Amino acid sequence: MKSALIALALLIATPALAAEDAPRLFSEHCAACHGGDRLGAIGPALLPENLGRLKKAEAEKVIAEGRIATQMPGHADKLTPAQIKALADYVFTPLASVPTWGMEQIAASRVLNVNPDLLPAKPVWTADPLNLFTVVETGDHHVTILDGDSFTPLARFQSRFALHGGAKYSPDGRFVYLASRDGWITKYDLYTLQIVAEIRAGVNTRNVAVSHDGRFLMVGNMLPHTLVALDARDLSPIQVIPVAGDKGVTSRVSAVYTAPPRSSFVVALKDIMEVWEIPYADDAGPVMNGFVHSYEKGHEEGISEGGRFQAIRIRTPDYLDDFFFDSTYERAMGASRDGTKGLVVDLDIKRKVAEIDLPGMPHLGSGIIFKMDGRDVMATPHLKEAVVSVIDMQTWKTIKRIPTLGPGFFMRGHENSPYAWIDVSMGKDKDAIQIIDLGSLGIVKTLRPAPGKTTAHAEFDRSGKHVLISVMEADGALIEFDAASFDEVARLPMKRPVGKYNVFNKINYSSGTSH
Ligand code: DHE
Repeated sequence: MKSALIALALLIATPALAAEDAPRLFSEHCAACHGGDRLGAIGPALLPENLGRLKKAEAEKVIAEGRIATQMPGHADKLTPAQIKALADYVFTPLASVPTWGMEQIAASRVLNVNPDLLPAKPVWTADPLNLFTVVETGDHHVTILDGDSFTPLARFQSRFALHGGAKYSPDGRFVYLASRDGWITKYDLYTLQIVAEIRAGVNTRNVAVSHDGRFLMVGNMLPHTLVALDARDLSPIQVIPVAGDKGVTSRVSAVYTAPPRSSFVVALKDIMEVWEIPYADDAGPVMNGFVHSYEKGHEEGISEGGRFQAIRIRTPDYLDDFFFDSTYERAMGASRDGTKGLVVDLDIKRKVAEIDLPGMPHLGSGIIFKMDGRDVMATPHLKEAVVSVIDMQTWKTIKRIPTLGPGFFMRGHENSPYAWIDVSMGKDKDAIQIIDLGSLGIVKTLRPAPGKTTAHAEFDRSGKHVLISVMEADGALIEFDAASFDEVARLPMKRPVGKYNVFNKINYSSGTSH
């Protein structure tokens, strides 16, 4: 009772902080590192879109105590709890207007550390270059380059703040490209274990795709509403493409994908009912009138009219997110905005050709393709339902809904394995990994390698004989399993490891992994 009275007295004694004080506090204590406009400087951008999974309470803790192993100091000795709370509220407030981040700003941000022409031809290590993994550790914003055979790190380096989305490789597997939510694109040389170049392509970036011929990168942005084409060699910017539909309505990019057999990028959009296809082949020719995105003069400062990359716009009956492709890349599946179904869009005939019955928010981007009776079928987890759906890719009918312990985020398979591995991390059994027999379409094993801890994101090694799983906690781990016996083989401590990406599986577009 006494302590409750003291707390009440303290509350009364602490004057409520006027919301207008937050910008002043920000410019006094934060702007020097995070930029007066909150777009980032030596520290990351402080915008709600960029903070990823950070909760407001965690943000208050970081402001008060600082962040270990970074330059972020604690402010508890300078700011009252009310001021800290006001600052946390402020950084979670969206900006009033979309900031300018055009060709000029993008080009000025580029850092070239190494002349790509002077890089040695051979690796400085002796591991199998195609069985390396790039492991993203978001706990302290580092990346580990792991030798997949010996399960030992070759290098560990500090990444940009909050990397998100899959790491992408050059076609020979030598270079890895990483994207941060803050818009930074990093090119890293796996042979010499160093960062080659970096560029900030957006204020809030969704992801990056690499053309299958290794010449171009395409970056999809949420802020501003643009796509940015980069030269993969040295990350120099080639073109800023404003993402605008009819009557100038602009859109955030949901994700950009590479369609290798089509030599094109395919773009999912959040705010326009369209799918865009951007050919990059030299002989792509003029795109057809009517569906072509036209670059209006004065659309955005610094944007070239026309340009090498022209988008073919395909209208869709709904907003489509989170794409998955058939093995020919002719058909793109997207999840409808309300999360109740999937739509199939044929990129050749340029319209919706089928609907898939998929309630419970399918996470198509995490799906896999495998063969059943010689036919291609796909399997996808759902973010809001405890099932994995298996779909015939000819009829688009659901063959089976496999009940799981909970809704899941990631799913993985491999050409050499009869099993698929899923997490169920969106439900209460966050620590469980389930293994599906792709012949019987039933769960054959549930693993809990770190009881009570969030465990997710499987990835096979190049041979399909081992599977790596993340214990996604600050004091987490990367665990290697035998893919046939499901026994644990090895464990490495890591700081909230999230995604891991095998060079061979990625550059060969394995049907069991993301592309
Ligand atoms: Fe992701 C990939 C969208 C939250 C970890 N995530 C992707 C991709 C998209 C996407 C479009 C494919 C891009 C690519 O790889 O090129 N993610 C979204 C969301 O809309 C969502 C739900 C909300 C958001 O915050 O943006 C979201 N994602 C998360 C997380 O909370 C995760 C678990 C942790 C994190 O780091 O933010 C997370 N997303 C990942 C990972 C991949 C990914 C590890 C790459 C998977 C792969 O194996 O390729």
